[in-house]
Amino acid sequence: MTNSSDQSAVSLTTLGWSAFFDEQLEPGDAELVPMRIATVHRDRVTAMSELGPVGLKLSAQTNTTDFAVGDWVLVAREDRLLVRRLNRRMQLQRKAEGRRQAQLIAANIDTLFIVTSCNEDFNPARLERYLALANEAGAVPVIVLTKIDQTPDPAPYFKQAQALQLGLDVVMLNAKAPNAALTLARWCGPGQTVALVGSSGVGKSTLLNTLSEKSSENAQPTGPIRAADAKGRHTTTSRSLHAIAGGGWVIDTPGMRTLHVSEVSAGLNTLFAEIVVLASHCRFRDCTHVHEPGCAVQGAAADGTLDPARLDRWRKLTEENLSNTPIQSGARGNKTTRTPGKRR
Ligand SMILES: Nc1nc2c(ncn2[C@@H]2O[C@H](COP(=O)(O)OP(=O)(O)OP(=O)(O)O)[C@@H](O)[C@H]2O)c(=O)[nH]1
Ligand SMILES: [Mg+2]
Ligand SMILES: [Zn+2]
Repeated sequence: MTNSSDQSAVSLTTLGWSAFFDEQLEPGDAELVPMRIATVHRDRVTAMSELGPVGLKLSAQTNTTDFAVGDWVLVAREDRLLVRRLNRRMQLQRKAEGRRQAQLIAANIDTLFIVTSCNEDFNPARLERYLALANEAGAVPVIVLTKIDQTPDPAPYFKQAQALQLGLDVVMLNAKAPNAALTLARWCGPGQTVALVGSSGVGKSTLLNTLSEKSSENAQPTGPIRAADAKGRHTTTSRSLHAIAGGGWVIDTPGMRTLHVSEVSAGLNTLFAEIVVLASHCRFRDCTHVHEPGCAVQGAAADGTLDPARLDRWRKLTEENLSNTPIQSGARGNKTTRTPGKRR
């Protein structure tokens, strides 16, 4: 077991353990130790234990793609063999291009920090995709606006971000400044887990280094962005779990190029709650909000209470979600799943 000086001797509770996982232990598990997955590579998995970081032994049958950073697993005390994964409290996943299986981003997190910068990266349509994902997974979304030190006036970004979802928390910070940790402290208490997502170059790893007070030799690498369009260079290439100074855990992730939505109907309803309410006032129950008389949604767009751009984005996301979401059909207990083509 290799102990690093900054991450040794933590209790299971501070690592995020709770009754939900405790209830999954069986009488025969006495020789097994609960640990939390910290990194997942093709042929290698590491975990955080009460005694610090540990490299796990994998059996020939173990497929590392079945594990997500943040998972709880049971490990043999003697030889550190990964024996089994405990059920997840929640998981964050996305539909990956060209792959049948969804890609796991993180498991058992409480809060999703959706990171964007006060520059060309800022894009309401993209932020809404992340929000739908967080809502659906049951993570509390927080929009984190970085690089406030590089804009004369961050207020317009803040205002636009706040308008994206009812009651949404938005914070502004300089990811390099130590007081960024204070701004985020309410989501970073002992036992809490947050994940950082966003495009390449927005400052996820920079913020992680600030939150975990990494020394320069064990810091997450960060990279410069292109001056022309503020795009990053995909510096971070894998997901990893780190201790936050003073409590909590933070997961760094590689910058995402695209984020498609599928199976996020409930997440979209939370995101676009104001449109859902309007739709309930349309004259026709099956109103498509395009041409019908007595359409409350079109009415709100016309009188300026609903931003037409927001309405367009709602339409686009809803259609994308429908065409990507498998339809459940067949009798109960005998469900067949098919993915429909484009539907209107
Ligand atoms: N001035 C300033 N620079 C920042 C801030 N946040 C990040 N940077 C800089 O932005 C660049 C990109 O930061 P990273 O932390 O590597 O970005 P990332 O989101 O981890 O990018 P990927 O790993 O590629 O996904 C680096 O040069 C950072 O120093 C900030 O709040 N203010
Ligand atoms: Mg990074
Ligand atoms: Zn309508």
